[in-house]
Amino acid sequence: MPGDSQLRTYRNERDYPFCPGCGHSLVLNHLNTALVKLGVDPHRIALVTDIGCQGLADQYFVANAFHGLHGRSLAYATGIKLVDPDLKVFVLIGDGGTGIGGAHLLNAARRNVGMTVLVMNNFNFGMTGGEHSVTTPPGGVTVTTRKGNLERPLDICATVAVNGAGYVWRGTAFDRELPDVIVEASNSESFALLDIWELCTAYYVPNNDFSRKSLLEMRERLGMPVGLLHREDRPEYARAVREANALLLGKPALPANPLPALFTSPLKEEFRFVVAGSAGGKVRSAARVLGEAAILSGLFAAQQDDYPVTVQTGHSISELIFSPNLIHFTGVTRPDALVLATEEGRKASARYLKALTAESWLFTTPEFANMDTPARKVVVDLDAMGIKGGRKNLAWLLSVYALNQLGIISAEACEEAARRGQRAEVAEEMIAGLRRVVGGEKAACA
Ligand SMILES: Cc1ncc(C[n+]2csc(CCOP(=O)(O)OP(=O)(O)O)c2C)c(N)n1
Ligand code: SF4
Ligand SMILES: [Mg+2]
Repeated sequence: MPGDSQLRTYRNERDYPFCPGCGHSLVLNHLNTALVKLGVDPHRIALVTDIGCQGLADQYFVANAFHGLHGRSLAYATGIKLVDPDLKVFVLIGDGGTGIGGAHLLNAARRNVGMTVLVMNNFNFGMTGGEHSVTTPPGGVTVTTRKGNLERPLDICATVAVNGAGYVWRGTAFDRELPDVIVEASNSESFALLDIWELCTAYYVPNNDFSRKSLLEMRERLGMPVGLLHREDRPEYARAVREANALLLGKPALPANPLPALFTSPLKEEFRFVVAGSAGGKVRSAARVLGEAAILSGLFAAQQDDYPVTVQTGHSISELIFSPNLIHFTGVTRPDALVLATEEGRKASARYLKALTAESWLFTTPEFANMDTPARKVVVDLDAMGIKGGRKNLAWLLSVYALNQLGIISAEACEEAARRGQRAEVAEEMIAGLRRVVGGEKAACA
């Protein structure tokens, strides 16, 4: 409805609440003029405001508005733009919010998210009483820099320009061309940022004997250039994401590959099975095959792994739950059976070992034959079974032995799961080992 959207003003009847002479009023008037020039349907505008005096602005406009946490307006605006790339998104943010949300600034520029950011830069935190911000100039007096600011002010424009912003401009709230700049910036359909220097008449002005004249002088002193500083044509992110994902629309994120129930299991209730070994000992891949074997047997299965951040050293533990019913909680505190393959696994298994009862099972190697436990202990001696090189696949061999002995999941289901889920040569090795342990002599039961 373009006719209806040609409003003569996008302001409502409410008066601004700002202190007399505050630069925010000027910027908002310029924004209103720009919106009139753009003539956009107010329903297609999103004003995202940050926290601070400038953040009060959205109440005075006829447009959609979003007001959130300090420094996060650019993140909200990114989300809004991603949901509806055709919206005209404007961000009103202070110098305080720009510093607090610095990482959002970099990422929005880097991605070239289509939004027009008005940094209402008055060199201090106005709303909270005039503390210094990332743009307070050297020597600037604020309540937190009483002897003069020692920090170098952030060059917001240079920062976003070097990080890929499409349109970058610097000027002041007094610049008459500001409405046209806002229009041009918004029409650039890119990440556009205007660093608008202005006066905080309540704090920065009295603390520094500051004025419109000193604002212009300061610009010279800092050597920060003004006007249109950077233009760059890059794909706008929200649209680029849509285009890249268009082919995937309506398709599942992962290929649907359900495992059919080809086998059966006598299991009537949940069984918690923990495999504890060493990093590099194929504990997790063995557990995955066992979980898939359970699903192939018509059960539900859940797997939760634990290993140190240093992936190739230390322990590797997999908690498995097999159940004929839906599994609502995936953690294991008390295993029904614990497979203890190595010393590293034992060291990290104190809580499982402590939780074992006379009803539990412990499947382990001759190394731990003398371990004191109330559980029913089964020592599996691969050497005695004539299985050479068993240590490489220890977690797998002990686990399939255990499940076979317990009669929960058949060897056939384990073979089928290995065949389906592993590379051919790996599956072959796993199946060969499985046949040896399942067909081998019974292990010693303690
Ligand atoms: C995460 C967080 N930190 C601090 C504050 C407190 N706070 C509210 S307004 C404000 C200063 C705002 O300064 P600026 O962004 O420059 O806006 P101005 O008031 O100058 O327009 C601060 C620090 C807050 N609301 N949230
Ligand atoms: S405190 Fe400063 S920024 Fe806030 S309204 Fe007053 S003059 Fe404006
Ligand atoms: Mg400020």
